[in-house]
Amino acid sequence: MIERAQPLGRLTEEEILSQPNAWRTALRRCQEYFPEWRRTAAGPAALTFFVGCGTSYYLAEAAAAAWRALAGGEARAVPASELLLFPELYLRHERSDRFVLISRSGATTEVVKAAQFCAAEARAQVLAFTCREGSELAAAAAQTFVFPEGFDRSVVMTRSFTTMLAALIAFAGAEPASLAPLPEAGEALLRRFAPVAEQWGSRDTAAYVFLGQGPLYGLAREAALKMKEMSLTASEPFHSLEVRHGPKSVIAARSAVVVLSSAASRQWEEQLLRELAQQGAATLRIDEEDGDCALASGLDLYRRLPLYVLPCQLLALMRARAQGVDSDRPRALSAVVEVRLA
Ligand code: F1P
Repeated sequence: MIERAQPLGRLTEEEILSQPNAWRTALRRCQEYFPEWRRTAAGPAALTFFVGCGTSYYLAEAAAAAWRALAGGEARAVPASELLLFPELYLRHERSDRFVLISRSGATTEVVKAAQFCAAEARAQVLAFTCREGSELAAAAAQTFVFPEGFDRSVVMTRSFTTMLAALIAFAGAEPASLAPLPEAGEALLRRFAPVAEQWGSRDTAAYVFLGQGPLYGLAREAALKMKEMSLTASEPFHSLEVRHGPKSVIAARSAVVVLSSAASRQWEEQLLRELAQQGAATLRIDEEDGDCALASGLDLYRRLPLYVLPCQLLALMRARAQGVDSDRPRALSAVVEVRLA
């Protein structure tokens, strides 16, 4: 029998390609959950904190931006560890804050402890978004919204990130049906960009830089983390226009610069990419209409945010394969980070 070796990172690839279907299920679920969300979370809160760790923290950043833009509420993202270790920098007893804790597993030590801590603050409302039923996080939250279709069996988070992001955007915009075009746009984008990612993966690249402004900065941070976790490649995120204020000095011939762009920053970023290309860098612009990777969603910036992540995940996967790195077995990482203090 001829046994064909499975390509490296096969499980992670399957989960990357499964995202549009996961979004279809999640958006249907959002319709079911929405009355409960509106009942528990639409009330006035002085400030809504979106909280997570690692990938889930960057999800919190994108969700906070969507909440400010679409729900018009005051919101910010914070790593769970900050709430635990420096609560005085964030909590105000005279304010009635809302905490939305985000965790694929619902078991990450910092997130569970942060939920328990905030719940103990009498005036705080604690909600949770997760991909696993019956988690410790759910036990600490007043209300938990579970999206099992987003759960990743792989260590690195891919579909859990975009599925929970789509749900949080749907809730922030108060109309889940407005994201209906997302899955089909995602399927077309994955098909269109796969050969580009393969070509980029085999380039001689020393380091990646991911850029974004506004709600895209949190996604640039997630893209840089994916490139690290999946391919062991040095990668850094910046606000796009921050690059001239120092980081530009290390961008050279073996640099790859990827910008997540949109109308508000497009002209500025096109000029910046021209300058970085003159320094020898390979550049790629992900945008709605034109550029090297067109999302072609027909959606507004906030409702198409999950789409920006797909090409970045494919870039990391193909880079890993080209380097002989197995994204399914990331170095020194575990699917759930549990800390037992001595
Ligand atoms: C999040 C996390 C990720 C990390 C890796 C393992 O866990 O720690 O931040 O990048 O994928 O999982 P969770 O709290 O979302 O379960």
